[in-house]
Amino acid sequence: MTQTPLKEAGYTLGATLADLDVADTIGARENVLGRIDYTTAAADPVVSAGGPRLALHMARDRGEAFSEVWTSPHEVTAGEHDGVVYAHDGEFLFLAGRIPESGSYATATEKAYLTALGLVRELGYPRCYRMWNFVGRINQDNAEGLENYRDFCLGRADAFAHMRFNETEIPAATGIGSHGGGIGFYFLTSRSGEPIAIENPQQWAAYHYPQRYGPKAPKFARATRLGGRVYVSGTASITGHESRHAGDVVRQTHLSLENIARVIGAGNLYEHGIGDGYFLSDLDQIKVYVRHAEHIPAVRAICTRAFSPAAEVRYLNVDVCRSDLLVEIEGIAY
Ligand code: 3EB
Repeated sequence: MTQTPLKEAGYTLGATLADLDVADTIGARENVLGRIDYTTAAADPVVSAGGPRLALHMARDRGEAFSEVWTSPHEVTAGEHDGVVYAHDGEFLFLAGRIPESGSYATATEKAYLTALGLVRELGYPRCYRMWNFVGRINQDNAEGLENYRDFCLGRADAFAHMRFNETEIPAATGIGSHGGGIGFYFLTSRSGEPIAIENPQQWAAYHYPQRYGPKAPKFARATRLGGRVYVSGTASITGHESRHAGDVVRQTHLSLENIARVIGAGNLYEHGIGDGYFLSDLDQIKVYVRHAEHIPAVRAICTRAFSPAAEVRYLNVDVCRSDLLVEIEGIAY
């Protein structure tokens, strides 16, 4: 293995959203840390010649499908442990897993998260800065009458408690619906870079949400900053801890964007001890999750005006973690 200096200023992973066939050629040019197919069927994660790969059921047809590819300029090592696939490059670690469809998720989620978080520590990349979770039938109740999302949150919280995560170690995250296939997840973690967790002064920290949203609060920060980027969590129409503008997708989209703008803005980053602020036009690799397909044109019209014309933006028609939320938006500020 070549000993390349990994901590030179500005070194971060490449991230690309590409059409499925284009994604095949990205792996030929660079070292792939992980590939996630947002496609028409879920599949167990695999490690192949092209690196670790996870398929999520997030698209209704092939035209909607795309891949997200995380690449490194450095040599990568890939592997698999207890169903969790991974690859690392000396500074960054990608992991992905899937929890099979079930009438109860808490225990299986805790187990899968403990496998992944155990790898994170064993492989020596202990700082989790970004996690994604895709939950099938997210707003439906499980066999015990607990909503699947809340059931998932329970298992995740137990795993975090078991690993003794404190509030400064909480990653940015997305928790969103999928068209099926249980719960797919993937993480990005770092060896030496210290992610800074960022909150939104207009929102309660999600990990302090009151019990009415579920027995254990969701464990995520509104964003994390690492290596000159801000990774923005899935962001919805919530102020305080309450959903706003029930039934009004236009107002929900505006509030979601206002929440992101506030999180990444100079005033908020200054309060977190971070120098430069960002604007919505600095976001890239944006995903916009929309509950009702017929709302996508209205949401797109608002987002198009807010984001850079050069930004990669994908719209997905999936359920959102609270039944009164119609839209959720994530991205990376550069
Ligand atoms: C919210 O603000 C909206 O459970 O990991 C956004 C991002 C949401 C991540 C998660 C949930 C999650 O509460 C929902």
